[in-house]
Order: sequence, then structure tokens, then C-alpha cells
Amino acid sequence: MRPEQGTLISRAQAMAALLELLTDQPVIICNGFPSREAQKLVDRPTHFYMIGSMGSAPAIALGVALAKPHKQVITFDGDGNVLMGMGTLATVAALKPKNFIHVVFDNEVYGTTGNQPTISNVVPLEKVAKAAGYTNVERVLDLDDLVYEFKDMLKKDGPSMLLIKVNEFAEDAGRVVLDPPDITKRFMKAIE
Ligand SMILES: Cc1ncc(C[n+]2csc(CCOP(=O)(O)OP(=O)(O)O)c2C)c(N)n1
Ligand SMILES: [Mg+2]
Repeated sequence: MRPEQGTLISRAQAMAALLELLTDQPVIICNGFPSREAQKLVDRPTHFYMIGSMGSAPAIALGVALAKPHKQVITFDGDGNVLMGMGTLATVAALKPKNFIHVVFDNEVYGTTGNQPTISNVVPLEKVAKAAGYTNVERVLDLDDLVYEFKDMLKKDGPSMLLIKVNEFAEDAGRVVLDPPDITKRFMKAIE
């Protein structure tokens, strides 16, 4: 565990604060513990839980944002996922959807598979997004800043990235119970 970890909030604490600020916006959540924890905290039909494929949540969110320009689209992502799908940052930046908010829970590890270190401790992912052309990017370390910046991003034109430094703690959260086709059908109906 990194020395500063003790001062950081957990991904579930961060996610709970964000979900409290959301109602029926589409939220596309990356595979692994982020989806499991979101499902445990609050399961809404407007949640799309990615199963298995790393790096694809923001690509799906980008498609939804372009297809539904009047809806604010949020994606919940992990540092390992962002690193695996880094090309998507460039695609988002090039297409500049105003209604796109990319939240990254950065615990500096592949937490879901046993806390193998990533390289986000030395590669600041929000700076990569900014350099690619995201309009707003912020890095936050605590709950107050997280709520302040997320509320601000909900009001601003994107694409935006909110990177939250979180500790490695993972909730005891079971696998996503719905099958992928059912997740898709439920999601598409909910965002019609
Ligand atoms: C191509 C591929 N490689 C490996 C895996 C196994 N895997 C599932 S989740 C995960 C870690 C994801 O890390 P991160 O995005 O940082 O999320 P965290 O688990 O830390 O919240 C890995 C390696 C996978 N699903 N797909
Ligand atoms: Mg991680």
C-alpha cells in the first residue's frame, strides 16, 4: 500500500457521492469492481455495466453521447482501463462531445485482479486527456473537492475528465447479476 493511501477515500465512497448527484443520466461503467460496486450501491436501468472488456466503457459512452446529444453521459472508468484504451481519449477529444464526463477512479492498481501496479503513479492520466484535447480536466484527492468539481462539470460543456485518487479498498460486492444482453436491452429502453 502506498504511504498516502491512508488519507484517500475509497472508490465506493467516491462513487456513492457521484451517484447521489445523478438521477437518470446514462452511466457506462467499466468492467471489474467498479461495475460490481456501482450495482451494489444503486442499480439503475440507466447503468450499463461492462463485462469483461477492458478499455471500452468510454468508447460506448462516446457513442451514447453522440447519439443522445441532449443527455449528459457519464462513464465510470479505472486507471488500468484507461491505460488499455488510451486511444479512446484521442477519439473523444477529436469529436468533442459537450455532454461527456469521464470519471476515472485511479487507485494506481489493477485492483480487480489482485492489485498489480499500473503506471498511473507516474503517468497523470488527466494530463494525457488534456493534451489530447479534453475541454476540462480535474484531479481530486478528497470528497469535498470531488463533489464541487463534479457539480461544476455537470454545468459545463465537455468533454471533461474528473480523475479521483482513491485507495485500494474494494467493497465485498458480487458479480454483476444481469447477463450482457439483458444489460443492453434494459439500458437502451431506459435511455430512449
Ligand atoms: C484484455 C483484458 N486483460 C485483463 C483483464 C482482466 N482484468 C479485469 S479487470 C482488470 C483490472 C482493471 O483495472 P482498473 O481499470 O484500474 O480497475 P480497478 O480494478 O483497479 O478498479 C483486469 C486486469 C481483462 N478483463 N481484459
Ligand atoms: Mg485501478
